[in-house]
Amino acid sequence: PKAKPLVVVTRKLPDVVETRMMELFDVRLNLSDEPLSRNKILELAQVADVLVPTVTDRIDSVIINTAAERLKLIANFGTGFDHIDLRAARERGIVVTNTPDVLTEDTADMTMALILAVPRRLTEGERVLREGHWTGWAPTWMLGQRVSGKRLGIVGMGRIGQAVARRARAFNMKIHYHNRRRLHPEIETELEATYHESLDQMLARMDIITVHCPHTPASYHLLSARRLKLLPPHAFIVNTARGEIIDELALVKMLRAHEIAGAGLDVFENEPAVNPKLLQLDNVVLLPHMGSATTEGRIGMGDCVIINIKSFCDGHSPPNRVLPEDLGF
Ligand code: 8YV
Repeated sequence: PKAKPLVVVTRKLPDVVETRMMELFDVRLNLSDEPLSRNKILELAQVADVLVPTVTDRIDSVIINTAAERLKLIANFGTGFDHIDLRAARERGIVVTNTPDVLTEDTADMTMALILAVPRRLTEGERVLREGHWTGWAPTWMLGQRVSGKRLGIVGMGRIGQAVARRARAFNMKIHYHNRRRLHPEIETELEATYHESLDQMLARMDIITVHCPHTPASYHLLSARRLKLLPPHAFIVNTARGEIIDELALVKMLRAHEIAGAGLDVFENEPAVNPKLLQLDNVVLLPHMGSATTEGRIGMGDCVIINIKSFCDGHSPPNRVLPEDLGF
């Protein structure tokens, strides 16, 4: 029988995922809760047939170009692939895969939680109560903004953007979107979504903006200082995609100056560092990159990684292959 591929996994994964992997492959697991150091990844890339990194590992051209010939597959545990140099991988003939679909619903749920939490001042109210400052109900106290009936501008209308649109329709929001490609008319009708070819024009008319495009060179600071200024001052912004898509310093400045009403952020430009000025603001809800963090989601991601590895090792094109062509926005 063919030798099992040697699979190097950089982070601790759920037990069931590790057990399934061990049944199928020759696996080098990371048993600690800490990420592997860059040197350790460089070292293991000398013996691996398959590398399974996560969002916290930078798999750049140095790692790819110094890896041994036998490294043929980078099977990412995660959907975003901005930490992997896809071009260097292609040049070396290394296939890259990701884990879409399995975390779509969880990320859309978390986005919806933020879309509701920020205008309704959810965490601010809870802080007041926990700190013992709640002296009683009052008719004009802790008033937020109504979400129902408001215009939601979705930047990036892929799987997650569409899942957010479905939820937001049920909350009676008006759906607008900007995307590289316009949706098929049937899907547009089903979502009751209005397409905006111009991101600038959409931003100027929205009540809430939510970001769902991948982070690529084309989408870095897509929401630049100039574009953020197009938002009306009553607008809220939600980001469960990648911090780099928004110019975070410009956003912080505008939040402090009340040039924008609030923000719900699950991702940041320099994770895990968070701009201390954000922590001082009441009109933000901040989460530590929890968008896809459900037990079911993580197991689904693990299964997806396994399917990609198996299919590749059986000589097929793996189902979730990522190509350098996917780098646009
Ligand atoms: C994960 C994510 O936490 O999949 C992504 O792109 O950002 C998150 O769902 C992460 O990728 C795990 O590697």
